[in-house]
Amino acid sequence: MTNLVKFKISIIGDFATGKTSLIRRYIDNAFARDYRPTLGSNVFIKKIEITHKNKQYLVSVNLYEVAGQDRWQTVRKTYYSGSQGLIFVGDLSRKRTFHQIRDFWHVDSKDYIPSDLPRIILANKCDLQEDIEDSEIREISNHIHAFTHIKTSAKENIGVNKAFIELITKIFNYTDDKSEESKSS
Ligand SMILES: Nc1nc2c(ncn2[C@@H]2O[C@H](COP(=O)(O)OP(=O)(O)OP(=O)(O)O)[C@@H](O)[C@H]2O)c(=O)[nH]1
Ligand SMILES: [Mg+2]
Repeated sequence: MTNLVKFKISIIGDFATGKTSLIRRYIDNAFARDYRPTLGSNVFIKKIEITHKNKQYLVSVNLYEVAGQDRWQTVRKTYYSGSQGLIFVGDLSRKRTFHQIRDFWHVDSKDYIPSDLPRIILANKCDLQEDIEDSEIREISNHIHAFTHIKTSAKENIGVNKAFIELITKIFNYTDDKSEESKSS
Protein backbone atom coordinates (compact mmCIF):
# COMPACT_ATOMS: atom_id res chain seq x y z
CA MET A 1 0.00 0.00 0.00
CA THR A 2 1.26 3.48 -0.81
CA ASN A 3 0.93 6.16 1.83
CA LEU A 4 0.33 9.73 0.72
CA VAL A 5 2.11 12.62 2.40
CA LYS A 6 2.46 16.31 1.67
CA PHE A 7 5.44 18.46 2.62
CA LYS A 8 5.67 22.21 2.37
CA ILE A 9 9.19 23.51 1.85
CA SER A 10 9.98 27.24 1.74
CA ILE A 11 12.90 28.45 -0.33
CA ILE A 12 14.38 31.78 0.69
CA GLY A 13 17.43 33.91 -0.03
CA ASP A 14 18.46 37.16 -1.72
CA PHE A 15 17.28 38.12 -5.19
CA ALA A 16 18.95 36.37 -8.11
CA THR A 17 20.67 33.70 -5.98
CA GLY A 18 18.99 31.04 -8.13
CA LYS A 19 15.91 29.91 -6.18
CA THR A 20 13.65 29.63 -9.23
CA SER A 21 16.48 28.05 -11.21
CA LEU A 22 17.11 25.36 -8.56
CA ILE A 23 13.40 24.51 -8.47
CA ARG A 24 13.17 24.35 -12.27
CA ARG A 25 16.23 22.12 -12.41
CA TYR A 26 14.76 19.82 -9.77
CA ILE A 27 11.26 19.67 -11.27
CA ASP A 28 11.75 19.92 -15.05
CA ASN A 29 15.50 19.37 -15.40
CA ALA A 30 15.58 22.73 -17.22
CA PHE A 31 17.59 25.96 -16.91
CA ALA A 32 17.08 29.51 -18.23
CA ARG A 33 19.94 31.97 -18.56
CA ASP A 34 17.81 35.12 -18.35
CA TYR A 35 16.79 36.54 -14.99
CA ARG A 36 13.08 36.94 -14.43
CA PRO A 37 12.54 38.08 -10.86
CA THR A 38 9.84 36.20 -8.98
CA LEU A 39 6.88 38.44 -8.16
CA GLY A 40 5.79 37.85 -4.56
CA SER A 41 5.97 34.07 -4.52
CA ASN A 42 5.79 30.93 -6.62
CA VAL A 43 4.44 27.52 -5.72
CA PHE A 44 5.69 24.41 -7.49
CA ILE A 45 4.68 20.81 -6.85
CA LYS A 46 6.62 17.65 -7.52
CA LYS A 47 5.40 14.16 -6.68
CA ILE A 48 8.03 11.58 -5.81
CA GLU A 49 8.02 8.00 -4.57
CA ILE A 50 10.11 7.24 -1.51
CA THR A 51 10.67 4.17 0.62
CA HIS A 52 11.09 5.07 4.27
CA LYS A 53 11.44 2.45 7.01
CA ASN A 54 10.20 -0.23 4.59
CA LYS A 55 7.03 1.66 3.73
CA GLN A 56 6.18 3.10 0.33
CA TYR A 57 5.25 6.77 0.17
CA LEU A 58 4.00 9.06 -2.54
CA VAL A 59 5.24 12.47 -1.45
CA SER A 60 3.75 15.67 -2.77
CA VAL A 61 6.61 18.14 -2.39
CA ASN A 62 5.15 21.65 -2.35
CA LEU A 63 7.91 24.18 -2.94
CA TYR A 64 7.13 27.77 -1.96
CA GLU A 65 9.61 30.22 -3.39
CA VAL A 66 9.58 33.50 -1.55
CA ALA A 67 10.76 36.37 -3.76
CA GLY A 68 14.08 37.88 -2.76
CA GLN A 69 13.56 41.46 -3.83
CA ASP A 70 12.93 43.93 -0.98
CA ARG A 71 9.58 45.09 -2.20
CA TRP A 72 8.01 41.74 -1.32
CA GLN A 73 8.86 42.01 2.35
CA THR A 74 5.29 42.27 3.61
CA VAL A 75 3.86 39.27 1.74
CA ARG A 76 6.69 36.94 2.74
CA LYS A 77 5.70 36.10 6.26
CA THR A 78 2.50 34.27 5.32
CA TYR A 79 4.58 31.83 3.26
CA TYR A 80 6.82 30.69 6.11
CA SER A 81 4.14 29.28 8.37
CA GLY A 82 3.20 25.63 8.04
CA SER A 83 6.54 24.68 6.42
CA GLN A 84 8.11 21.33 7.21
CA GLY A 85 11.47 22.35 5.78
CA LEU A 86 13.45 25.44 4.82
CA ILE A 87 16.00 25.97 2.07
CA PHE A 88 18.31 28.99 2.30
CA VAL A 89 19.99 29.86 -0.99
CA GLY A 90 23.24 31.83 -1.33
CA ASP A 91 25.15 32.77 -4.48
CA LEU A 92 28.80 31.62 -4.26
CA SER A 93 29.88 34.48 -6.51
CA ARG A 94 28.41 37.07 -4.09
CA LYS A 95 29.61 36.71 -0.48
CA ARG A 96 27.01 39.19 0.71
CA THR A 97 24.18 36.78 -0.11
CA PHE A 98 25.54 34.41 2.59
CA HIS A 99 25.83 37.22 5.13
CA GLN A 100 22.23 38.00 4.30
CA ILE A 101 21.24 34.38 5.16
CA ARG A 102 22.70 34.89 8.63
CA ASP A 103 21.70 38.52 9.23
CA PHE A 104 18.42 38.78 7.37
CA TRP A 105 16.73 35.56 6.20
CA HIS A 106 17.34 33.57 9.36
CA VAL A 107 16.07 36.46 11.49
CA ASP A 108 13.12 37.17 9.18
CA SER A 109 11.86 33.57 9.25
CA LYS A 110 12.59 32.43 12.78
CA ASP A 111 9.46 33.77 14.46
CA TYR A 112 7.29 31.80 12.06
CA ILE A 113 8.88 28.36 12.17
CA PRO A 114 9.92 25.97 14.99
CA SER A 115 13.60 26.27 15.89
CA ASP A 116 14.25 22.56 15.24
CA LEU A 117 12.66 22.51 11.76
CA PRO A 118 15.01 20.87 9.21
CA ARG A 119 16.89 23.49 7.21
CA ILE A 120 19.64 23.36 4.63
CA ILE A 121 21.87 25.91 2.87
CA LEU A 122 22.35 25.60 -0.86
CA ALA A 123 25.54 27.35 -1.95
CA ASN A 124 24.50 27.87 -5.56
CA LYS A 125 26.40 28.83 -8.73
CA CYS A 126 29.40 26.60 -7.94
CA ASP A 127 30.21 26.79 -11.66
CA LEU A 128 31.35 30.41 -11.10
CA GLN A 129 34.40 31.89 -9.35
CA GLU A 130 33.78 31.61 -5.60
CA ASP A 131 33.79 34.78 -3.50
CA ILE A 132 33.55 33.12 -0.06
CA GLU A 133 35.65 30.60 1.94
CA ASP A 134 34.17 27.19 2.79
CA SER A 135 34.94 27.83 6.47
CA GLU A 136 32.73 30.92 6.46
CA ILE A 137 29.84 29.03 4.87
CA ARG A 138 30.26 26.36 7.55
CA GLU A 139 30.10 28.99 10.31
CA ILE A 140 26.93 30.48 8.88
CA SER A 141 25.44 27.03 8.49
CA ASN A 142 26.14 26.26 12.17
CA HIS A 143 24.83 29.62 13.26
CA ILE A 144 21.42 29.10 11.64
CA HIS A 145 21.31 25.40 12.71
CA ALA A 146 21.27 24.05 9.18
CA PHE A 147 21.90 20.28 9.20
CA THR A 148 24.23 20.68 6.24
CA HIS A 149 25.22 22.90 3.32
CA ILE A 150 25.64 21.67 -0.22
CA LYS A 151 27.30 23.32 -3.20
CA THR A 152 25.01 23.34 -6.20
CA SER A 153 24.80 24.59 -9.74
CA ALA A 154 21.34 24.87 -11.23
CA LYS A 155 23.11 25.69 -14.49
CA GLU A 156 25.35 22.62 -14.64
CA ASN A 157 23.01 20.35 -12.67
CA ILE A 158 25.41 19.75 -9.78
CA GLY A 159 24.13 18.69 -6.35
CA VAL A 160 20.52 19.74 -6.93
CA ASN A 161 18.77 16.38 -6.68
CA LYS A 162 20.98 15.31 -3.79
CA ALA A 163 20.10 18.46 -1.86
CA PHE A 164 16.35 18.00 -2.23
CA ILE A 165 16.51 14.30 -1.33
CA GLU A 166 18.62 14.98 1.78
CA LEU A 167 16.13 17.57 2.97
CA ILE A 168 13.10 15.37 2.25
CA THR A 169 14.72 12.48 4.15
CA LYS A 170 15.38 14.79 7.11
CA ILE A 171 11.76 15.95 7.04
CA PHE A 172 10.60 12.31 7.17
CA ASN A 173 12.71 11.68 10.26
CA TYR A 174 11.58 14.95 11.81
CA THR A 175 7.87 14.28 11.29
CA ASP A 176 8.34 10.69 12.61
CA ASP A 177 9.99 12.08 15.76
CA LYS A 178 7.19 14.59 16.22
CA SER A 179 4.47 11.96 15.96
CA GLU A 180 6.38 9.77 18.45
CA GLU A 181 6.59 12.75 20.81
CA SER A 182 2.86 13.41 20.58
CA LYS A 183 2.06 9.70 21.18
CA SER A 184 4.18 9.59 24.31
CA SER A 185 2.87 12.84 25.79
N1 LIG B 1 26.14 30.59 -13.54
C1 LIG B 1 25.00 30.27 -12.91
N2 LIG B 1 23.93 31.07 -13.02
C2 LIG B 1 22.80 30.73 -12.36
C3 LIG B 1 22.71 29.54 -11.58
N3 LIG B 1 21.47 29.48 -11.03
C4 LIG B 1 20.81 30.57 -11.47
N4 LIG B 1 21.59 31.34 -12.28
C5 LIG B 1 21.24 32.60 -12.95
O1 LIG B 1 21.03 33.59 -11.94
C6 LIG B 1 19.96 34.49 -12.30
C7 LIG B 1 18.90 34.50 -11.21
O2 LIG B 1 18.26 33.23 -11.10
P1 LIG B 1 16.82 33.06 -10.47
O3 LIG B 1 16.62 31.59 -10.34
O4 LIG B 1 15.79 33.82 -11.21
O5 LIG B 1 17.01 33.73 -9.02
P2 LIG B 1 15.95 33.91 -7.84
O6 LIG B 1 16.69 33.60 -6.59
O7 LIG B 1 14.74 33.08 -8.11
O8 LIG B 1 15.59 35.47 -7.86
P3 LIG B 1 14.26 36.21 -7.26
O9 LIG B 1 13.08 35.46 -7.75
O10 LIG B 1 14.29 37.62 -7.77
O11 LIG B 1 14.38 36.21 -5.77
C8 LIG B 1 19.44 33.97 -13.65
O12 LIG B 1 20.05 34.74 -14.66
C9 LIG B 1 19.91 32.53 -13.72
O13 LIG B 1 20.14 32.08 -15.04
C10 LIG B 1 23.87 28.70 -11.49
O14 LIG B 1 23.91 27.64 -10.84
N5 LIG B 1 24.99 29.11 -12.18
MG1 LIG C 1 12.79 33.57 -8.36
